[in-house]
Amino acid sequence: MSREELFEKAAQSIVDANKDAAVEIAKKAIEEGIDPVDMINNGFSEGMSRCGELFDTGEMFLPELIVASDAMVAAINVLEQAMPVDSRTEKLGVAVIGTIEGDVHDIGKGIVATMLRVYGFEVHDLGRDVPIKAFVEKAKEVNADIVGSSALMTTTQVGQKALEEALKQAGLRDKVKTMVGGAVVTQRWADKIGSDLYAENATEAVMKLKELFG
Ligand code: B12
Repeated sequence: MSREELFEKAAQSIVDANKDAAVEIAKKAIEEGIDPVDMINNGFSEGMSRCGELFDTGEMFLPELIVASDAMVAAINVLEQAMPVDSRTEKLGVAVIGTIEGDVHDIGKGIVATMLRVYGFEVHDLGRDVPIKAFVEKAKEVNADIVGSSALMTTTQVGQKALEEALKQAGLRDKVKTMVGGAVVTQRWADKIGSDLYAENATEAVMKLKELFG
């Protein structure tokens, strides 16, 4: 099967909310030597954005979206096992990452966390629905170089601005680089709230951080 065929099958397995198929396709991709990151970006994430469109137009409903998300998470878990583990003892930097309070979307944030680990960062993933205070406390505790936040909704995006302010108030803002992302986030938003870095996807996040810390 060609790469393109596998990408398309991966996308379709998510649209079909078919976990077994998604896992099988992820395994097949590994067997065929396809880069797991390409598989996530061009296959499974493409399927998830199609789900977003179907959800928008009322052709997919929340329960199906939840099952589709489970299929996506299962496929990513398989692909993550095929990613090389960075064995350097000296880490490139310490990152704290999480999804802003009130927001349960964590698939994309999880991919960013995994990619940062794979590329040599120490990552503390706080999960989803994370209070601003928890980001700040963790950043202090682990002496973070990077604080990354994810927001998928306009209602939670404002939490990224609050995080900038909370880091300033805690006297940490000069010590850490902040990084924002998530479907509603843009470079313009990052500039507006004074975040150091915006990335559209996990690959770009790694590229930009490696430029800073590599
Ligand atoms: C899957 C999904 C869900 C799943 C989430 C499962 C999970 N565990 O994450 C479920 C079904 C639970 C869900 C629930 C809801 N959802 Co929803 N969901 C989506 C959907 C379809 C896909 C999101 C996704 O996983 N994409 C795939 C990943 C790989 O992409 P990504 O998250 O964008 O991440 C990439 C980049 O953004 C970036 N990135 C992400 N985070 C970070 C962080 C950093 C630091 C950096 C640098 C980069 C970065 O890198 C990632 C990897 O490449 C989107 C539609 C969309 N187009 O995004 C709607 C969407 C986000 N959901 C939406 C809504 C409204 C909801 C609900 C309120 C629905 C409801 N009525 O209950 C609830 C939210 C409840 C809550 N309080 O959070 C809206 C938000 C609208 C808005 N603009 O505010 C969207 C846009 C759909 C829509 N068009 O209406 N949802």
